[in-house]
Amino acid sequence: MPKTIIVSNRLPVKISRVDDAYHSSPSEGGLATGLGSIYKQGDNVWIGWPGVEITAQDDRDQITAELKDLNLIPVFLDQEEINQYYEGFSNEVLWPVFHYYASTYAAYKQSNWDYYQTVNKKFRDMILSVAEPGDVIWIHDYQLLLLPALVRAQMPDVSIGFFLHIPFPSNEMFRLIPWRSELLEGMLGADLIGFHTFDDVRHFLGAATRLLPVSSNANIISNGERSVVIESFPMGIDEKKYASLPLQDEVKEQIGLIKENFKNKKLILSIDRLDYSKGILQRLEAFQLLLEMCPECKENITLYMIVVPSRDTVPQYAHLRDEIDKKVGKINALYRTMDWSPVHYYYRSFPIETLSALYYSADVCLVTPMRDGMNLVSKEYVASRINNDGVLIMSEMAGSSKELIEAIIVNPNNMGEVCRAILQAINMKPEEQRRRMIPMRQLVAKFNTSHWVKIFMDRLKEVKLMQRSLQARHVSNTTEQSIINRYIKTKKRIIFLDYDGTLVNFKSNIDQASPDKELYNIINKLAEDPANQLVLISGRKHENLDSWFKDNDIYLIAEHGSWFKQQGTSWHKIGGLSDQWKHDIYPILETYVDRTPGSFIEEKTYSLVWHYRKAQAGLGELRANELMNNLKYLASDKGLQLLAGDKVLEVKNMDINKGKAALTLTEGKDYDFVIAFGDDYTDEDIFKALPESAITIKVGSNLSAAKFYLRNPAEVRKLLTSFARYTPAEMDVEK
Ligand code: GDG
Repeated sequence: MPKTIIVSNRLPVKISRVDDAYHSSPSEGGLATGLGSIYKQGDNVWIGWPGVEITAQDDRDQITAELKDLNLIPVFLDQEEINQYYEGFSNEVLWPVFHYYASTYAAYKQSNWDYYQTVNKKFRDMILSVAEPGDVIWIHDYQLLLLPALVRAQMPDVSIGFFLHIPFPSNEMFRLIPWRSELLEGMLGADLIGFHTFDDVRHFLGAATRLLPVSSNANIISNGERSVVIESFPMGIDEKKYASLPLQDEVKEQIGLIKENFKNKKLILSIDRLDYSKGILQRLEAFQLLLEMCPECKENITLYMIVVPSRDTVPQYAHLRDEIDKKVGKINALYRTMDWSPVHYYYRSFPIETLSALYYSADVCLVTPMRDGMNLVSKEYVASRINNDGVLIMSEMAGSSKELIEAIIVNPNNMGEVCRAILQAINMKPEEQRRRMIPMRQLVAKFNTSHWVKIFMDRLKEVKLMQRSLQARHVSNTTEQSIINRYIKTKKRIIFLDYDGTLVNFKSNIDQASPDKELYNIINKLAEDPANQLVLISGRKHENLDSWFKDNDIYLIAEHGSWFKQQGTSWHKIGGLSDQWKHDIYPILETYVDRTPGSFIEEKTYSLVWHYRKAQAGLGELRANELMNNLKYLASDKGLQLLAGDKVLEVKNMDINKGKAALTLTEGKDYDFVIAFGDDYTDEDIFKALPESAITIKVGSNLSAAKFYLRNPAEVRKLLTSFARYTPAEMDVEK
């Protein structure tokens, strides 16, 4: 029975040492609750670091045995590994860069990187010791970016999902990291990569396609053999738990106390882990500004601020903690009165019952991080508002602001805006609070943590099925043999060959892709067999094909079927077509050439092509979209078709396509072997037009109407070479 293996840096446990022995107790954070439905079942397991350094082998054995009953498997780390892999690389490179703090906090140390690799390998070894073929592995977060590819190298077929809990930054930030390519390659070992928001998805696609030699089609990256799907899966919370907590007696009691203590005051709540990304100092700054600007706020509003200690042995964090202490002290010193303190500050964590009472009681929840992957506090506040009241102020830099759109959304750097938002919140009428809170509660209820787990796991299954169906269509050894057997048995064959991307790899300069000696040899060998009709069917200009193949015994079709040349005859152009439309379209294309360095126009008899292969990455695609929109109506008026190809946009007469051209050669002929090879959108017309008995082969692993696929021109050449072995002359030699 296949199992699911969850992997994260930390196990969902707390380990404590009592009377010289270690004890473990489950720690139910958001992730642990969400994944509880998985790792607690059957043979499923969760692999991770137990969170403390345990050195003695006896202690390790004892903890391992104890955790086994909870379906948890520990990866033990020594102090140096914790320092360098966790504190060093994860928290001093990845955390600051991914939260856009590269220049202030990132330190790129080679030894930290070395440890990061070593510890990722340690996790890999633990996975390999339990994983079996068919298992599903779900890896979490920034500490384990290399792990997907490390596991993939050992288990090529296993299902691997990866989820990043923090933001994925723009490529302009990400590319600062010296080991950026290795990190991306590590992540691309997964089959499905999940982020909290669509922006993270865009950033990842941008970074991967700019920094690695991979291509992407919408949200799918072709990584050699495998297609990797990149998608957003906004994480939810255990909404039912937060909605039911305020009904518990213990929580009710605390709610009573809070109400009593803050009678006639508007209570503004803020809860964060100590971190510079959470914008705690800036929030205090805005609060102070509000007290300065708004005399009537004094004695009427209270900021209840919880900061949960985190990493404060690291100097930067200790410094931040000290700055917060100072700032709170200053505000209170300036504004406190006999019976009012503007800021109630707690630097510690509280039991969930206290959090619930605060969520339930606070008039406003102020969530203003500078950057946050998601931010669960905002969702917990919403889920706790069972009377549909209360106001959420939300930073637009947090992932959850993309979902909780009825919140008051602010830019946390804009002090004035934050002040105005607080004023708006404390003065908001109950009807408006309700109008905003109801849809947010519905959203948090539906997109809860089990929903998040389910849609991620379902999608991972789908991705694996998609990959398998693509793999099944790859021309394997057995399919190849059966195609060759058919080839040998047949007497009248037609072989359609596209050129660029099919017989030769793409070159950035279109004139550099000229045929090489090997290709001429293959074509000549195949042409020697009188049973073969070879057809080169390309979008290139006829002059171009002529210069390369005029001496070869091959039927040439140029410009997608505008020009034909049978062996031993001269070129003729398809009749009855107009090219007058070019006068209108050409000047439009020229404006795009003027605005897009590196792009150029290619003119063919019945088409115009705008090439942008050499334009700045991303800009070409943007302009191509713009051009598409620009030409849409004009094209349909004039009977033209717009074709978006590989770094090209082609405008051509609608009546011409490779499918029609291929049919003029096959219709009414009794070919007993029809085969077509092609790699792009224009070849799809051939695949669709040819009869069912034809063998159609797409080059590249994208979805296609073709029956089979080959990976690259080298594989096409290999198959054609196998055919060539059976030309009569060749067989005589072999005998
Ligand atoms: C990372 C990403 C992303 C806080 N104080 C106490 C307490 N908490 C709990 C909250 C909440 C959690 O801690 C904090 O979650 P966040 O999402 O706000 O932030 P990070 O810890 O930075 O988490 C973040 C998250 O991963 C999930 O993917 O949303 O963007 O940075 O659940 O309730 N819990 C208790 N006492 C406290 O005093 N018991």
